[in-house]
Amino acid sequence: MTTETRTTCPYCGVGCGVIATRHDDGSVTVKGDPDHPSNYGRLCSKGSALGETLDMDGRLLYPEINGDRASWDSALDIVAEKFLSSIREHGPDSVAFYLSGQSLTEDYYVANKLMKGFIGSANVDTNSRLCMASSVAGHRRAFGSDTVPGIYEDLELADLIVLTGSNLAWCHPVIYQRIAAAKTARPHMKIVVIDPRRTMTCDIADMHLGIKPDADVALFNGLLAHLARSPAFNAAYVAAYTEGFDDALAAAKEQNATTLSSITGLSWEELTAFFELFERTEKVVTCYSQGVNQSMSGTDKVNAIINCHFATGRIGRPGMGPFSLTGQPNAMGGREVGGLANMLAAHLALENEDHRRLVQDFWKAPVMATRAGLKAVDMFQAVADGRIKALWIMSTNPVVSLPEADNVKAALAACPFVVVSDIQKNTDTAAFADVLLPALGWGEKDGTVTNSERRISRQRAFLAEPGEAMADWRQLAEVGRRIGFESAFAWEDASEVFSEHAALSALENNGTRDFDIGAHAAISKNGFDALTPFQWPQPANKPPVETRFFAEGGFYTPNRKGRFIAVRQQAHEIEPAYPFTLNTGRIRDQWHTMTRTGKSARLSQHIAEPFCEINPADAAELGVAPASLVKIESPHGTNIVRALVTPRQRRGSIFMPMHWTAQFASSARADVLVKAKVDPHSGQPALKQAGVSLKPFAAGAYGFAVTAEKPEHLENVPYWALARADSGWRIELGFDEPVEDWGAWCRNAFGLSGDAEIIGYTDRQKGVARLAFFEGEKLLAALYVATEPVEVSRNWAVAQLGKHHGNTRTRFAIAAGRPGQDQPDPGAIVCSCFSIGINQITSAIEAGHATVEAIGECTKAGTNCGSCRSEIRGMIHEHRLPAAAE
Ligand SMILES: Nc1nc2c(c(=O)[nH]1)N[C@H]1C(S)=C(S)[C@@H](COP(=O)(O)OP(=O)(O)OC[C@H]3O[C@@H](n4cnc5c(=O)[nH]c(N)nc54)[C@H](O)[C@@H]3O)O[C@H]1N2
Ligand SMILES: Nc1nc2c(c(=O)[nH]1)N[C@H]1C(S)=C(S)[C@@H](COP(=O)(O)OP(=O)(O)OC[C@H]3O[C@@H](n4cnc5c(=O)[nH]c(N)nc54)[C@H](O)[C@@H]3O)O[C@H]1N2
Ligand code: SF4
Ligand SMILES: [Mo]
Repeated sequence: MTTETRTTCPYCGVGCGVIATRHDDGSVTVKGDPDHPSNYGRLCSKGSALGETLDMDGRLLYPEINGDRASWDSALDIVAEKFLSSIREHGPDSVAFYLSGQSLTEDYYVANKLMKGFIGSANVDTNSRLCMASSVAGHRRAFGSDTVPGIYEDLELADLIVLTGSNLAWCHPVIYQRIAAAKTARPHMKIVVIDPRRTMTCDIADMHLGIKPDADVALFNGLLAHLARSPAFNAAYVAAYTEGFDDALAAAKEQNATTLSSITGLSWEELTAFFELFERTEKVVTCYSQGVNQSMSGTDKVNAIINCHFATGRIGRPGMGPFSLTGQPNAMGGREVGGLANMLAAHLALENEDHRRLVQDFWKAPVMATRAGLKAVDMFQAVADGRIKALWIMSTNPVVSLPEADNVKAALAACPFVVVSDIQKNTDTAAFADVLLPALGWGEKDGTVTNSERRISRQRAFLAEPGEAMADWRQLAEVGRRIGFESAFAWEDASEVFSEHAALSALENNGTRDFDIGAHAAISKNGFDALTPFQWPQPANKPPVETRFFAEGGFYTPNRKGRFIAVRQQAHEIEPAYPFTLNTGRIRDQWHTMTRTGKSARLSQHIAEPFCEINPADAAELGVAPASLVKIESPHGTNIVRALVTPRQRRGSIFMPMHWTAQFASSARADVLVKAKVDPHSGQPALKQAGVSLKPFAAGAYGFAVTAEKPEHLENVPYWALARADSGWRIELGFDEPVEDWGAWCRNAFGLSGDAEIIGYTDRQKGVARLAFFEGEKLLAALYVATEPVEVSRNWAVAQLGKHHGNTRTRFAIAAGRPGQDQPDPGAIVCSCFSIGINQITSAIEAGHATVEAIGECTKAGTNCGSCRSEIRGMIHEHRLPAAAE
């Protein structure tokens, strides 16, 4: 019997509703929930592939102490005992929790209660510090609260959408699809993308401003000065509802036209075109994400944007407002329970004594943290220098995602006691755990998440609990009880945690705080099970209220006025030894440190290895050939990755994905390179602006391999990158010099037995080898080596792993690395859903199919989740250019 469960996608902050179907054979498929107001049935490639990430491969199923399986009792006892002894000997600030915007609200609530009210420290921070902290700080400066004023519908109602520091097409694909659909329906709608790179998002843009790194404050200050002297200036809104305008304008006017152009790298024509478009379009939404937040001036960027919306009064009305796009599925929920070290629960302020007393009484807590705890980067510094002696990491992988990641590694190695709760056993961080606790993953756990538009949705369990895995909140509650607080941590299930959280949000609120979900304070278990997505606020005993904020003031500052903030552009300093600005971010089909999306062959084929985008002129100057390997260095570490030479990247900057870990590549953890410098207001690290140097990595031999089993020994290979393939693995390789005996190398690296049959040849003179190993009709492994980046059809080679090779001719074809006439090479995969490659799409274009729809009809590409439609459109466009020039 198949069962269908309505739940929420565990990836990005769009918060799409999905319907998960469990089939008789245990497999799971997902489809978009047509009734969910975030996505109305749409999904992106990652959401569509969720079913492929739920296998038990590599799952952590039992608690471990020092690498040995242990019972839950002994594991939880030791956690409680080590935390208690550290608190007794060194005080409450000697312990810390490091959580995640992927934790459910209930997990967060329990961790926050335990640390702030019962341990008495505020050392509970989360990876949201790397993600949303500047938005939070900017909101609190301007609004007095961490409020996203608008809703998704505004993006469909707007006549102008400004996307700054957001690669929406890849990172919030369903919002992108909603905007693209709205633009098709209302073609006069305009889209401006502000990004130093020309990303896939530019595909629907009317204007791309290829701004210099980190020049956003200057740009929006320029806009503010322009708006102030234009008819768009809304003197009535500014006078009635805000304060600080004169100072903000004075600061904005410190830069003149020439400096503005040189700071931003944009011509005066580009600047005025943007300013005038903004000026004359009443319905404008400015969306921003990590190109804004992850900066030394992230908070100032947020306020520079909000200043422009205040000055025009374009906020909180349909189709208008600043819009912070949340990264993780529940960064917002974390903010609601006060999951950050400088916040209290329910949008109450840690620095406010009355608020602290309110929460302490509600929790019946013995103590209450009185001052902000350590923010993520400082927290790991405190671990490094021994101030923190017991640390619990939950649902995040800091050895990969924090800046100066090798220092993080050293800090964890030196820390007396590290607990890691994860769903996977082998992560770069789990390697440093004294106690490893198996968590329930998506589909196994129950709770709530809040998306970018303040909509709270249920994640529901529809799978059996594997092994002895336990929900994160329960692990925390168990420890709370063990350190002596039985009744405060006695919930039976997640619904009880949620109702306590809802009750706290309503406590003495009466409209004084934005976050109020008191309507759910008395929710029952059945009510929780049936809970449909809703937006906050939802106070008790009141009809559903307007869900936009601030159209008519009502800010949460003491005098209820919105605050303009005077902000000034900071200098972007470049050290001569590290002349390139390293920009880091995301790719379409991977999620963060790849512990889940890296399991899917389908998602791994879009981009199968770590890379660095570099402008052709820079590449030529440095002698970096397309598809060769490059070595990137900073004062903190070294990476080796593939060069992707492209004019989409501006000169002087390079871009690397943040996803690759030591599980998937030899040295491609981008954060090893990034300096741990932070925004002074938010503590968010500048993950998009690291100084690095770049040079070719002179590989003596390049290789590509496919193998049925995961390779065992790649430790002496300077460059390797592994990716999941159907029926096995694919591997890119770079060697200092050719290996003496490639056959022996394969047997060792791929763990092949001596009996495996070998076909192929080695030409030492030419530096070439092509070898395939068989066991009967089964291909075990194939290796292709050359002195240049290897030219072999990757997807064709990968496809051979699952086939039977009874015929000698096909076996030789595999060794030769050449598909036969009857097996055309699809090329690099563009459409993950149907595995349609670049060659197939190009043929369709060449056959005269000139629209994305026509290509879809002919090849199926782009007809399911739609995530690849912008790439297809780009290919059509690129094809048209040379044709037009002919
Ligand atoms: N596929 C995928 N989607 C995801 C995620 C994922 O891992 N994979 N993660 C989710 C999470 S947690 C997050 S936080 C979001 C992030 O979503 P985004 O912020 O959209 O993604 P990023 O790629 O980190 O960065 C966005 C863009 O900022 C640009 N940028 C860099 N520096 C500057 C600058 O100085 N000014 C401006 N204006 N732009 C700049 C970069 O070139 C990049 O294109 O994505 C979410 N969605
Ligand atoms: N250079 C650079 N660095 C960055 C960024 C960047 O743009 N550039 N972006 C930053 C941002 S915005 C973010 S959000 C972070 C993300 O970085 P991380 O949070 O470190 O990345 P994830 O891979 O999402 O880590 C989640 C971990 O939790 C595990 N997990 C999954 N489900 C569960 C569960 O239910 N319970 C438990 N206990 N564990 C679970 C996963 O297996 C994985 O190990 O990276 C930040 N770092
Ligand atoms: S856009 Fe994609 S990743 Fe984000 S919530 Fe929707 S389906 Fe999940
Ligand atoms: Mo994020």
